[in-house]
Amino acid sequence: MNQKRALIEECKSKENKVVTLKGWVKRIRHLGSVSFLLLRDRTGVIQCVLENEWAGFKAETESVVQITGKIVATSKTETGVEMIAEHIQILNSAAPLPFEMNKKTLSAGLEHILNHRVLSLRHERANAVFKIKSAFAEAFSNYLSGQGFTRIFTPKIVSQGAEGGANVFWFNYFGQKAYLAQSPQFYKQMMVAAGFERVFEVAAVYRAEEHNSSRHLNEYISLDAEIGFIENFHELMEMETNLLQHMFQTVSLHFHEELKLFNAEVPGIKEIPKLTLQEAQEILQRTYKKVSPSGDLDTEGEKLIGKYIKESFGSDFVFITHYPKETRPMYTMPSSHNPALTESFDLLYKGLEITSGGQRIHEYEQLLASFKSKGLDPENFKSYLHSFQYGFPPHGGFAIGLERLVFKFLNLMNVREASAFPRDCGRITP
Ligand code: AMO
Repeated sequence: MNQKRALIEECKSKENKVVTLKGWVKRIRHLGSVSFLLLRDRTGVIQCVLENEWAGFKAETESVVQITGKIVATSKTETGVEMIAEHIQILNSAAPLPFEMNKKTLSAGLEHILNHRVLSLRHERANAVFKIKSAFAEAFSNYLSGQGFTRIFTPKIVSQGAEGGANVFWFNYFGQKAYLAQSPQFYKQMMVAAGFERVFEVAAVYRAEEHNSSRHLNEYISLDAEIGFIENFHELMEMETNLLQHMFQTVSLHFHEELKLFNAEVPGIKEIPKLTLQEAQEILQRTYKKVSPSGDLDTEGEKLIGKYIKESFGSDFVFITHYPKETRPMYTMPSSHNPALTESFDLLYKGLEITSGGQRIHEYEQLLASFKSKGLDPENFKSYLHSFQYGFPPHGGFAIGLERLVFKFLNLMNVREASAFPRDCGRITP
């Protein structure tokens, strides 16, 4: 039987028509002379009633099947329709499952779930995570495209780490030492100077994080933006605020039902409160007797500031600004009123950093001096530095860690749940 495939969501408008559906067996129940098979495809689930010669039909849960039958109205299902099956064929049978798929949440350990990822991704909740992640990336791209940005594709095989620090993977590139890009930082800046002015990228970046934590991945998707001809770094925070507003609005519009699975609250973003790092550290000291590391907030500090901002301003977000030079990368613009500080910011969401950004140095000599002051040999960054000799506009940008955004928004337990195939210290498969 070779009939054109219909999708489950289309069945609502196909009453009394005979259609062929293809999908996975979600569940099959046998009740005497009748069996009920729940069939799932990418658009939903439908109940198929198996009577007469089809009653008692044997199919392993999660097998792939093709079912032809008549769509009829019923008051017994949520969608108001069901199928009376006329013919069923198993296209590919599933082996016995490593965990129960038909619970509200998968009740297996994260490692077990990740080991059987193709299967666990079929679960309604896991599936929703990645539809929402996809929608965030789309909304990020669409919003910026609408603001005159060009999408760029920068190399992930690079000759130097762009962020300083030791968390960079290296490998042998035809006899030369090469690295996996920690960030498109240098290249997004260079594309601004290449005349595009406003650029964005959605791509994987690599961090050689040596310890497993619930918020670190060794490969993650960085949502990067870089903007030329800015007046100051406040413009960047304003741009990110509007961008996030759009991203959350888009997701809430299209994923109303899915968001209920996570008790996810769509944040009403208007103006995001700002604190300087110094103010944040003082609040931590005063309110929670919490001492912060020099020039930064630690994990506990971020959490407590998140709590403080929620209680004081009702906001899930807070910008922390003006980090000192020592704790920001070499390309960061020093503040004009206090050169020990920088025109930089982090954005915390529910007490976790999801963004870093700031204005960049655009004068060649100043940049050279900044590299040297960090103990970096300018010779190793020649091609990047070179581009600053041919008219580089004042500019800045930011990067959002996509998995961290999804992790916090959906109240997940671990950032790995927001990666279909996460890479961590102990995992490079599946
Ligand atoms: P930064 O290094 O702070 O800045 O990274 C930006 C954002 O990326 C996310 N992130 C991570 N997510 C998961 N696992 C990790 N190991 C990890 N490390 C970072 C965080 C973080 O806020 N070039 C600058 C950005 C810029 O200034 O434009 C940069 O990469 O959400």
